[in-house]
Amino acid sequence: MEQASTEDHDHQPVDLDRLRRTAETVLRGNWSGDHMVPSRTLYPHQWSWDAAFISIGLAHVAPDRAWRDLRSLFTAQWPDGRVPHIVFDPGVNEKDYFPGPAFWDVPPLPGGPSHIRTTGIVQPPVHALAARMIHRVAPDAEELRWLYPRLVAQQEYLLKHRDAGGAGLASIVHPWESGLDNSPSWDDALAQLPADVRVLDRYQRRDVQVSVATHRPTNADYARYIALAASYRDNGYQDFDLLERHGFVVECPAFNALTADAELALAEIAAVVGADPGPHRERAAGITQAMIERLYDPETGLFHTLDVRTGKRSKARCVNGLMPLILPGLPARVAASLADQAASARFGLSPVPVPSYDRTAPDFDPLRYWRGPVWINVNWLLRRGFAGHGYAAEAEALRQAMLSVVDRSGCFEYFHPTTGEGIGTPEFSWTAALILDLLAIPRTHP
Ligand code: 2M8
Repeated sequence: MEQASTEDHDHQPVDLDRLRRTAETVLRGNWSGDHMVPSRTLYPHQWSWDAAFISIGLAHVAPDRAWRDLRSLFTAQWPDGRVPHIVFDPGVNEKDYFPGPAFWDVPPLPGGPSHIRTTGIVQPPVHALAARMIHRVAPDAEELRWLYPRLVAQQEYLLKHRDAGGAGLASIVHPWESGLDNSPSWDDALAQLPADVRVLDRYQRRDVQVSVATHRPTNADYARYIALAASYRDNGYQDFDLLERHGFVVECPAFNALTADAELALAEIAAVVGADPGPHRERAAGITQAMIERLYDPETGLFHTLDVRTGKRSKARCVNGLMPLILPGLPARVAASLADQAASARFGLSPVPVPSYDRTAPDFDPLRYWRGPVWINVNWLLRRGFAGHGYAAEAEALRQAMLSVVDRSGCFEYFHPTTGEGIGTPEFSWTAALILDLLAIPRTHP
């Protein structure tokens, strides 16, 4: 077991028991009967990649809820395999989240319960990893057998329907699909689209009513998000001829690293459920190779987003460019360059964890959402990457920095990259859940 306290960056001891209790309280408060909400105020429905991160932490304290959270998400999977980025809670009023079910206008699933309403876009596929990790803590072969074909269908959707670039990588069609909503990674691609803020006369932003506007995406970005979502919706959420029919088609390094990582998790799950792990390993290797060829820049030592419509790679140095470190199949020289960049003045592992954007960039913004602040989920992934490539000291430095910032500031949605002050919504579920996992690391991660 871990010692009862550790030192934070001001050399204040981190009270691990208190931290654990705080995190557990957040998760108890955000449970909604059959799923977890990311936040009671800002995000009152179920989000896809949130459910994956949350269930990883929940497994340590309430494994039944961890399995249930994943099961309720996959109950809303579309027949084509896509796992929607939000599953709407029918008990929540339309005005309490925008854009809600009326905007997305997705008909009930064929043959499914009529109360299930969803969006039509996706988020990164972290769920196979979650299932594998929950099973390690709270083995349940029955749940794995139920999930396995669904997780496979999720991958097939991404790798077949979304391979707009034809190189074996998944494209995203909306910044929300990345989970890193207003990252500078998308600025070049978005700049080609008009920002008609008049669309916001018709729709009311809910986020800026419940959160500070300067911490959230600008109206110009939001107008583009709404226009893109409406365009995909009006094309029937179809993925054929994306390059001709849709204004935003990009290959994100984090999304694809997580897709490859999901194949590796599926290989392990396949071994438990009696399926063949081989094809999963092959797919992971293929995605890793394609990412190196298309998204890696040896000059910056980072991966960058590719705009498939223009063939141009974004120059922005964002946290998604570090994320391929999670892949064990990365050549050592590429892993070393990512490790160097993560520890450099551009990012930095401690005393505050890695920010979402290059600290030295002129437009680095310490407060605005994914354009500077620190997020726990990506740091939790990076820590795994460091550990997997044998960078034990860096992995531990990052773990300590995460425990410290959350101990000092609480389970916030994101954190100021210099002061560590909590920003966004408080009592945010994935922060709480991943802290529980970090506290359990000596037990669950060799
Ligand atoms: C944020 O995204 C939603 C849209 O999906 C929003 O801003 O309303 C992102 O941080 C995303 O990664 C996250 O899944 C979601 C819920 O926590 O919030």
